[in-house]
Amino acid sequence: MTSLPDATKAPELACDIACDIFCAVVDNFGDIGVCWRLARQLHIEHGWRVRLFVDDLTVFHALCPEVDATLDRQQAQGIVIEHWREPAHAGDTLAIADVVIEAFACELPHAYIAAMARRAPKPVWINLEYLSGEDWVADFHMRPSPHPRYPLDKSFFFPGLGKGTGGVLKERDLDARRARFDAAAWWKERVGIERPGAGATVVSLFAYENPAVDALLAQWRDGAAPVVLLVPEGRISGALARFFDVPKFTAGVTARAGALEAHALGFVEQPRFDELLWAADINFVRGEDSFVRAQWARKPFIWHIYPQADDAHLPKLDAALAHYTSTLDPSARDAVSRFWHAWNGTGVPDWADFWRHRPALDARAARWADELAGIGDLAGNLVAHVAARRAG
Ligand code: TRH
Repeated sequence: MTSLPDATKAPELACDIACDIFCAVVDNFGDIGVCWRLARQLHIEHGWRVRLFVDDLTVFHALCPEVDATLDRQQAQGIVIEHWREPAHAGDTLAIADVVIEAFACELPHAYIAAMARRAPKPVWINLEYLSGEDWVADFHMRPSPHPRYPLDKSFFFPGLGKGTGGVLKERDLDARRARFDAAAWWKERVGIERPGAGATVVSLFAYENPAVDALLAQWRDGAAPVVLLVPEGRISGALARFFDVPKFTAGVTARAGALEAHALGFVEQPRFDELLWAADINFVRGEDSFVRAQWARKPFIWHIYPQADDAHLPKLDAALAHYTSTLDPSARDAVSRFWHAWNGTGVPDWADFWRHRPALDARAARWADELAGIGDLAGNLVAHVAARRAG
């Protein structure tokens, strides 16, 4: 097992920037997942004093068990956490920070905006957008937008997968933690079995409900090679229970059928989620944050994108595919594209067609992680943007 980052350690760079991050939890774990990761990074790596306003502490508690969902104000891992009671409460508006980040266009309370406008100097106001690999993102990244009523500019900070974007979050110690990962110990502790031999393919499955899962489970069951499936409890668990004909597929349950052996795992605190990705040969991930973590894991992955109205997510899926598969040969690229589309509602997944490209996919996953790292880490890019705004 790897050690977790030590959040109690004094920040390596002490500078006196206060930052408020506002996070409204729309659903699932991604909104607070991204904000919590960003908050910790700004504090641990850049020495910022961070206050995080979150409207749903119960979801937060799942990612960080030390968060007490009953408290209005608390501190965890060096971050001040405020239970943001919609719509007006914002720490009762008091001390406006040097940097204000509204995540994913959640609306700041009017009283807070008015206080921002009265503050001298004005805070740097950033709207942190959702991640997209689409080309237009670079054109809009960091564009300022004047407030219609107050003398305030808000800039739009776009995470992305290509040059000229804000990049994605990557902690400085992530690669070192991955290198130290003790897979044998992890398997015993988390799954309760020895690490499977090289002949088995280990698959992690973190996904929304998905009609394609039955076909895939059947292919793994009927395949010639053993598949060991690791499934964190969640929205896909019901489908696993039905497939294996067990009452529920919750933490601790193991089921077998043909060549397939599946283990349900409990939900773990956020820093430990990476270990699951490192333990597997291929990762099924979803939403935004786990999608990013799978890329840093340097393993092949399949993305279940967060579905949006009018299929607005499909261009994002194709844009991510274009980045991730850019140097693959055409037949491997087509196989990845077919499989990702099938997993996202178009067609039936064909595991054998996809996994025969494993050597190329393994190599590409490592190379893609290096390419992505070239864009810089989002927290570092954001800090540089703030420094430039404050200097200008
Ligand atoms: O949970 P997600 O589907 O989140 C989101 C939200 O739906 C959001 O509204 C939407 O806008 C966004 O997707 C695109 O998937 P995501 O983003 O991967 O977040 C999951 C988080 O849960 C991630 O930070 C990893 C974490 N996690 C743990 O901490 N422990 C676990 O055991 C597991 C399985 C996940």
